Amino acid sequence: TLTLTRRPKPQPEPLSYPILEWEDIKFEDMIGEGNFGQVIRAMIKKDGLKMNAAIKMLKEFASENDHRDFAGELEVLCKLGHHPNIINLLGACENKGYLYIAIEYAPYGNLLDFLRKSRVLETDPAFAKEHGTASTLTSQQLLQFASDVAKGMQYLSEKQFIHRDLAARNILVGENLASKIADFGLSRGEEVYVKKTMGRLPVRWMAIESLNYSVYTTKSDVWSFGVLLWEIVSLGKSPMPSMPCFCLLPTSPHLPQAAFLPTPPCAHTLSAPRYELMRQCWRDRPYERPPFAQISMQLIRMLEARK
Ligand code: ACK
Repeated sequence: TLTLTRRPKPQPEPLSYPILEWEDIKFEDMIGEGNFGQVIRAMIKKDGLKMNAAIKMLKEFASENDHRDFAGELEVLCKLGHHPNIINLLGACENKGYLYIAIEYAPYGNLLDFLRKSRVLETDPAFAKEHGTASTLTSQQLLQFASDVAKGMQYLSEKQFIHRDLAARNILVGENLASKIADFGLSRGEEVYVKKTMGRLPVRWMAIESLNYSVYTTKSDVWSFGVLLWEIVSLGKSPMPSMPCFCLLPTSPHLPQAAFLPTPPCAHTLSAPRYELMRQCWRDRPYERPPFAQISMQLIRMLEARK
């Protein structure tokens, strides 16, 4: 006789993360606060060494979705491992039912504010209009930010992770002004991800197929990278501020024009090859967009050409 046995459902493996003891965290000052989470600078003890860390935690009234995204962020950070252009996980701690994630501390904060703070006030608006806003950062440094992010994204894409929220606000500036990709709350370790529900969406950074069909791939991250490049060369301008979000939603007749951001008025920082690179990232057909390995190579070449 044939007996059918049901194969046991595979249980998800319990997440193993580097454990941090509650007693080894000394909370210092609040460095950031969002709707559902907060970030506190702390001194932690890890493997007998004292070091600065940023501790992320959820607020008391965070929703179930927020808790899921937060645990997902820890999972992604664990699986990613170490890369100099990705924010490094130091450990995590569970205390009284709350999860605390310790990541490396980035002393210069997020890239968007860093770019905006670097702007030099122009006394002559006509000059600024023609030549773009001046910055205390050199164009070499701006290129370096882009190149660092591309290297981090190349690593992420090789590990088949999709970030889904790549934007200057989610890049942290670490020691020696190294860019570090952060905020993995929306990331997924899948090659193609179809989002089923509408949540908070970074529409101005989203690829045309993500807006229309909720499809996310490494190529939609490439699109967002193009917008991030635009943010860098424009010293932290908002992409399409005059375009209300509803114009960017699926079926909007405005979408095709929205696909191209104007050349940022920064003649001193923007060269034709850089704008060309952005346009390649915004190609309608995802497979025509360059892979991160190629973007990274192009940026390294641009950097070397300046030396
Ligand atoms: O510009 P910021 O200080 O940099 O404001 C945001 C805020 O928390 C919300 O994300 C800051 N932040 C987040 N993670 C870190 C980190 N690892 N190091 C330093 N600042 C951080 C971020």
